[in-house]
Amino acid sequence: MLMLKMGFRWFGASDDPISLQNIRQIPGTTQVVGALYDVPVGDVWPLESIKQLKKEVEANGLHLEVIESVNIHDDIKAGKPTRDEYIANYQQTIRNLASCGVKVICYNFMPIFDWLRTDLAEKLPDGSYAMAYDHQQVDSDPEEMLRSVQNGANNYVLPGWEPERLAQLKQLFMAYSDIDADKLRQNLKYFLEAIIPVCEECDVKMAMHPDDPPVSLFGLPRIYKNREDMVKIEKMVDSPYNGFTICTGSLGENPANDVPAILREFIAQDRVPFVHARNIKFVNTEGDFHESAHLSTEGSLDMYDIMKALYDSKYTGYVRPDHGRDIWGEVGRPGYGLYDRALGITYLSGIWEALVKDHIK
Ligand code: DNO
Ligand code: MN
Repeated sequence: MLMLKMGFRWFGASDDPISLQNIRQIPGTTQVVGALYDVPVGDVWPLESIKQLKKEVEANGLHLEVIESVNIHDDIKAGKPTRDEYIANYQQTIRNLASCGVKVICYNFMPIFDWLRTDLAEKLPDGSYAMAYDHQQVDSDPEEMLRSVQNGANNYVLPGWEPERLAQLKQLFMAYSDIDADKLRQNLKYFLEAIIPVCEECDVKMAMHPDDPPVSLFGLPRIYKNREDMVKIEKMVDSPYNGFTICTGSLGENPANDVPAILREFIAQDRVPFVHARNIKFVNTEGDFHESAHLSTEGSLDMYDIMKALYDSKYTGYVRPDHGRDIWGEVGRPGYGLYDRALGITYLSGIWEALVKDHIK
């Protein structure tokens, strides 16, 4: 029987209100998708700290085979002369993670910011809160916009939006002033050519996360927005170790992206070690959206079609639910509460059981 390797993202004992004991009780969950959050971007992840994390996870009957994310230093993305040093560190991090049994590393190649929303806690009609995105609110001044978004989330600091980075925003933007999409692609290729041989040697697959939202923002280029971008990326280094995270929500934020078809095409080529399965709900025809519960009935994506694409492709990679709503009074890191993501897992597992049993009959 084809089993789903289902994971749950965890931000570590000191920073996540959700415990490993909680995660262990989510039915069908065997993997913790973890990371070291105290290592500065660009530094080598110390072996001892990875071992410690693995020990904690395994003491709770769970596995640590997927890391999200080992972030990439902006000097690599912007192609600065110092990039070689950071690439050497990344290679060592891959080796250290491999020696602890890690199989997949999720990363992204978005300049300066990670994913972006214009509201981190929009109240939905049922009283739950979800993150939302409205193109019109993407101010031409990123600093202004980020501050106002952050205030709306009780000052919760999102990845890539840390105060020390906001303080250097002008310099960061300067570093990208001559980087267009082609240049950014060249820098990704340079990085992949250096690290994929190491991945092959130690059996760790790289899984690039799509740009979220899949459009360029504040004049910064974005290079993983759709199928065409993926074709360019997979050709950079022709190896199954040069893979993708297919995040159904991120790609699905552009209604022109046929997410089940993308899954089928790239799984067939063995390029999808990791899937983020989540839904979003469009609120108009301009592509503005809010995040929703995982169910097809609650959003604009058909999660049955998505899971069926995995099943038909005999998918053996890892899956996790992604951003959920804040429900039942839970407050914490926006999108990463326990309850709605746990509901997501049981829902996705239910679809999977039906697909498996239908096939056996
Ligand atoms: C968005 C989320 C993100 C993702 C990072 C990967 O869809 O999954 O938090 O983990 O962008 O680097
Ligand atoms: Mn995602």
